[in-house]
Amino acid sequence: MFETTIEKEKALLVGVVHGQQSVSDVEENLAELGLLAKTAGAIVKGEVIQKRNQVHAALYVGKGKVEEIISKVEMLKVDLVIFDDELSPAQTKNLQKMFEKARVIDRSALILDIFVRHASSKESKTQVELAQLQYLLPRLTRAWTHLERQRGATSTRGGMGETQIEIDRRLVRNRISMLKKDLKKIETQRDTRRKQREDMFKVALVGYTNAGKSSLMNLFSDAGVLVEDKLFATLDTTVRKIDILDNEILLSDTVGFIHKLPHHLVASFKSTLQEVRLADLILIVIDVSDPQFEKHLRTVNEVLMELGVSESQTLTVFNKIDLMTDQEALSGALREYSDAVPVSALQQVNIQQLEEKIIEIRQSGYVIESLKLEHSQQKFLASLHRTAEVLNIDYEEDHILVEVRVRASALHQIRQESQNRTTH
Ligand SMILES: Nc1nc2c(ncn2[C@@H]2O[C@H](COP(=O)(O)OP(=O)(O)OP(=O)(O)O)[C@@H](O)[C@H]2O)c(=O)[nH]1
Ligand SMILES: [Mg+2]
Repeated sequence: MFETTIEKEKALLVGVVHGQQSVSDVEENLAELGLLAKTAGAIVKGEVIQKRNQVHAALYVGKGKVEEIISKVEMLKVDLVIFDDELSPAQTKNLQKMFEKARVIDRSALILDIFVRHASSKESKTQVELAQLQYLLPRLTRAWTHLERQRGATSTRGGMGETQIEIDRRLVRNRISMLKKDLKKIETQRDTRRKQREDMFKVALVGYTNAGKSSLMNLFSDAGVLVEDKLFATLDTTVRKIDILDNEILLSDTVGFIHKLPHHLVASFKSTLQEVRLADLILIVIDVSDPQFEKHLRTVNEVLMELGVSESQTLTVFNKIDLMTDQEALSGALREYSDAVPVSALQQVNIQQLEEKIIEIRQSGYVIESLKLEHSQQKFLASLHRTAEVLNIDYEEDHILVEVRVRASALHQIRQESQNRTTH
């Protein structure tokens, strides 16, 4: 993974107000961009906003604005100019020429930088490197020629006439396919683990970054996931078997989402997010004390759509209600989103209501079934304890009557297996 150098750099933020947007929209985006910069270790020195109906093809902002940025860069001794939208490779190149010493990056590069810092497992490191290289590939310039040395690939020089940039591109492509292969292997291991708990009711904590997903995970389990007041504290998925009101449930906590999350990241985190795709119930955790909570909710739903999980059942959890001094704001939010459950993970407020709601949803997807088994079907009876909730067993003279609660989707298979007298 290549070096990142944002730490303690002085940053200037740049945002553009496009067609339908309002200035305050962009100001909010820049406030979030500032938080991202802070998380990456930079110090925000100022911001520049431009209203433009159309993005300048070569420079993203207008020429005059570039001059203004250059003078701010000099005045504030800025090392880093961060654009809130993704810049095209050509725009980055052109701007970089004009800003000379100050480095030009965009929101995607900044988010990738934070992911690099926070990745700790082999899986997340691989995923982040893959996303970063995919982002980098079209942006390779001669400045990246040190790649070769960094990767220690000394014997990879190409055939005649291959320029340095072509060599770099080839190296990056090779590395990308290697990382993809590594991820495939990790995915297979995950699949095996997942198969062992196929029949359990799966709940996934999903939400905007810093909303309190890991705090809820820790509250329900002994997972001890890192909880921090910073963006993207969690990058890996943690799955735990938990007990809610005497019901066994699989709960997973995973990476958070953010506005304009780079597509490469969503794509390479697909295997981590697989738990979300396969969940029976998705808890969308939202920090309702944030004035931007509705925008956060929209972003989460967009990423869920991108992941193709729109069909799973969702339940919105409004977290951090302890921070809401304005009670009217909370009741307003609850009027608007009447299904949402208000909680505080930190102060442990209303957790029981959340638990009851989860169980209610779990049971609504279940049916109670009576099975008539032969005494010779002991093996199948034992397996039922794993695949269903056994409510009652009556050993009668000729047969065994078993009452089970099963997921509606698993009913057909259980009926078939119960009638299969030869293999049990
Ligand atoms: N006041 C208050 N703070 C909370 C509450 N829940 C979580 N926090 C704080 O919010 C911050 C983020 O919490 P996490 O649980 O790490 O959030 P997360 O959603 O897992 O965040 P990422 O993993 O970074 O995406 C931490 O400082 C928590 O202590 C709450 O109910 N009230
Ligand atoms: Mg977390």
